[in-house]
Amino acid sequence: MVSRRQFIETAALVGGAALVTRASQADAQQHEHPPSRPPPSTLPAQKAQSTQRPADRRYRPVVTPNGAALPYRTVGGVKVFHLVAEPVQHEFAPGLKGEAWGYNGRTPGPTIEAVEGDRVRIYVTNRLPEPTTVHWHGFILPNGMEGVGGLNQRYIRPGETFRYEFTCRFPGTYMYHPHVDEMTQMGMGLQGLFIVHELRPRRRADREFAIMLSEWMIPIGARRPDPREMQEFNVLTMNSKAFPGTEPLVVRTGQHVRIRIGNLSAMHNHPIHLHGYHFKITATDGGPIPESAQWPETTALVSVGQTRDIEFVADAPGDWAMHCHFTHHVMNQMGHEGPNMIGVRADGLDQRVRPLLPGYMTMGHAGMAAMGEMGMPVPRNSIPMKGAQGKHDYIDMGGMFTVLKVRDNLTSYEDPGWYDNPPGTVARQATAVELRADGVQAPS
Ligand SMILES: [Cu+2]
Repeated sequence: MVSRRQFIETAALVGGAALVTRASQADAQQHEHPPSRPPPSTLPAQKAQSTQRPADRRYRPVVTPNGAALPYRTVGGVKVFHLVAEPVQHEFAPGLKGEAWGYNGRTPGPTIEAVEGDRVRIYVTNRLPEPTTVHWHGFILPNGMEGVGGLNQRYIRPGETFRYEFTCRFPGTYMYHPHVDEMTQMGMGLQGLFIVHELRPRRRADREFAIMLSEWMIPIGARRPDPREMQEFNVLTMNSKAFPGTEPLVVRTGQHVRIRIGNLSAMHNHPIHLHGYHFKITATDGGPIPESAQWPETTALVSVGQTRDIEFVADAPGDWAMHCHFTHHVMNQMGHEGPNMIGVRADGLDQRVRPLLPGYMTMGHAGMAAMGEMGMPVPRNSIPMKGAQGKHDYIDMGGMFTVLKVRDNLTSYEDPGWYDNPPGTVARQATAVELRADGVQAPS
């Protein structure tokens, strides 16, 4: 284990000894510095010319909804970060807590941010019960910094702290995750986003968001995700939160918005659909897409192991849904067993079954829209299959769902509440006069 104080001192000495020059120099990525031995902790920490974040004014930090940014200090021109892989207590949505694995107390791990050309040194401490590594997904790196356990480095065993160092050569939305026991470790929540901002941005976004897509199997009533699951994922998350646990994306009308989306789910790609806008896919984890090659979209397919940046000008105020378009991915803890009840004539069925099963209730025979709303008791530590109360009615989606809230007069980026629709712009029940005038015959 490395204490905070030891870490500061280690960072100070390593930074001083290595004499790393500006990271953007061409040879920086060619020569990796030999790993320094951890220095004795008696050395004075003030040798460090360290500065606390935020020191870098060259970019506007991204917002990670429900998440955090990883702090760093600059030592001898190198940005020094520290990730600690460890078991974490995590709330997936109100009512559903679990024992996950994460970095620095959270899943996904804090978002790392740097600028194209930056030299970064990242310490990784393993507080898991098994070995791990960190792979810098999408980065162009010296082979020995890749983080594939066994292939590129030896494992980081429990209690050890490893040191990665490389230059962020290319801008992009990247990810980090273990490359040891991948199924278990990523399935338990070890994943994070790593953003490298453009040194000379083609276009500076007014608001930037970072969202990691994941999927979990949490048996009803259990606290521990089951990483052995291959098909039946029942908690689908954005930044490890299922709606209604997801924080809205709050934007002022007219702002240029960039949303960086990564997917480290075990088995599923996610078509992320944004309402209200035509956006453009402006970058992948392979880097920026030339403007001439971008095309308009309303749904971005983010496959496992991919990232996509989408951009648009938020010129339409409102509450706009953003969600995975797989309908099963906007459900919470849904069971897939049992008969299909749609169309079943259930009249009197409950009365006949109740002598055998007290409290029995036929469900789903008229569709499942009311599954969340009817407020049925759910087992301890589990969440209703669907959604939450909205402004106009119940929102019948859970899981991988959030809301983009665009407002004219924002004074802060706190949740502004529900959108106040201008009079006459909300769909409503048709009147008899209207139906008659338009020649529509509807049952009354
Ligand atoms: Cu999905």
